[in-house]
Amino acid sequence: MPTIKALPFDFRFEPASTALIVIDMQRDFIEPGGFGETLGNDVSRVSVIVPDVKRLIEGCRREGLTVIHTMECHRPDLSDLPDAKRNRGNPTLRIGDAGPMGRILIAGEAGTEIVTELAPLPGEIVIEKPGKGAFYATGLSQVLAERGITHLIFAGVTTEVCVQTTMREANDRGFNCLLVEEATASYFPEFKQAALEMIRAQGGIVGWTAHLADFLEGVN
Ligand code: TIU
Repeated sequence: MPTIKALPFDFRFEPASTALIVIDMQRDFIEPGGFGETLGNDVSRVSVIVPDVKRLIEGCRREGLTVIHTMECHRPDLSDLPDAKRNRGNPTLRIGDAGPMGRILIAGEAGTEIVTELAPLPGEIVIEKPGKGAFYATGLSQVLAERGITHLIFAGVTTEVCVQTTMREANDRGFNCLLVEEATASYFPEFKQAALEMIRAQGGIVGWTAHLADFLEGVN
């Protein structure tokens, strides 16, 4: 059984009952002109992790883990977009508005796609989610139950928003969750650091964290 050097203590899992969940590595969050930038963020803070996320995905594929990708997006008619989400704050473009990569955060638009380097392979699961957490209003629970998944490895953006929300949802549903530090990022480095510490504090109150090198060494 692979054993990963992690915090607050070692993480052990069976590859057959473990899934990698890559959260929202979409052009809308990672490239200029998308949702992340409309909110006033510097996207270079998150684009830097793409090579490490790729190494993590490839390592998990090699070891036979289930690989799941999520995409934050909404229906073209905005019927799954609460006013509270659309109208929050003062972005340069709102969800559903036309931007340089198509309509912001709308399913099927170019900006909503996962970045080319991390594109899902045929047969990998892609979960479209209208919320920050990947369990809310999606089929994720069923997908995991059908495959007998008990352990989840997390990567993606942003650490303290969609990644942490999903990890907390998963933890409450009884999954053992580990977040790979170099494979997640925030527009606010201090929020990433705080989220990592919150997750592993109090004996792993939300789950575990590990460095990519330790994960890749332990998984083989
Ligand atoms: N704004 C921000 O930090 N994140 C999001 O809106 N979505 C995700 O984290 N995917």
